[in-house]
Amino acid sequence: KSQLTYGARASTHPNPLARKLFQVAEAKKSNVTVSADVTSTKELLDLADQLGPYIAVIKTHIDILTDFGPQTIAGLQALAQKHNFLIFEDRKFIDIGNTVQKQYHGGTLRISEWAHIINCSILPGEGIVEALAQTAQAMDFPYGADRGLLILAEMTSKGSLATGPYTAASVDYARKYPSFVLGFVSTRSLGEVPATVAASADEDFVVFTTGVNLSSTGDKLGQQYQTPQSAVGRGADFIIAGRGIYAAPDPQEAARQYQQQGWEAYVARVGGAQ
Ligand code: UP6
Repeated sequence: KSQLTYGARASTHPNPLARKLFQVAEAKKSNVTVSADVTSTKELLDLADQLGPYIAVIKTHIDILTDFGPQTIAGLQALAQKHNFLIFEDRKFIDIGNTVQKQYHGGTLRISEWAHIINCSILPGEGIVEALAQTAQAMDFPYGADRGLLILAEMTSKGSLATGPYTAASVDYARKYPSFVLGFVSTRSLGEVPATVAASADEDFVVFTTGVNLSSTGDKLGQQYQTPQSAVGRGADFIIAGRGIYAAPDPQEAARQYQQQGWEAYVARVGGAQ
């Protein structure tokens, strides 16, 4: 479905949160997710407010904040309302079902109460997807329609082992839990991966691609980058940039630049129909 416009995908997608995601992208003409990997609440909220107009999603690593508290979440939620963006907590759950349910719902971070989108590795097997879906779709959980999961199907770090059968199983599990799985974090569209479970006719998984940077090809710890054009060309629906934006001399200007390039690449992909 990556040849279709976000607007078209928003109108037909079976998943309410995916619809919202595409609506936000269309309304703001942005497919940028900023990875706000800063370590204080003030920096996070300042960044969210400054960059809010240019992004569709903010991605957090909430556990790297030194001063996390209720004010962090209240602030983030107010800015998400103000600027019309969604919140993605990049927690990368990876444990047995019983444990991830407790990490997702409750605990210190109360992720289920504020993160529209979460992600997990499927290294533990299918049960991790089932467990997270069960929590988000429980009868007494009030945010069900507004919660979704991305499966971490590939990684951008050098020598990543998230390849081959692991990536194929990621597609299988997404197909088994389509009411909760929005799509993937991957470096490309996974439609051609040799999965076991067949695709449904209305399948439209959303692809988020990390490791996007305009001015660097990698870092000293094995991160590997591609450009917005390359990512969107390979099937990314949302490009995720961290240091390329927040560590730029002028983060707002950088966000504008990623927004423009990401959007141009998307318009080219859908045949210039915008
Ligand atoms: N991330 C990756 N690669 C993956 C998965 N996740 O880089 O395969 C996350 C990192 C970081 C962000 O945890 O938050 O995306 C990338 O940041 P950067 O743009 O500053 O490199």
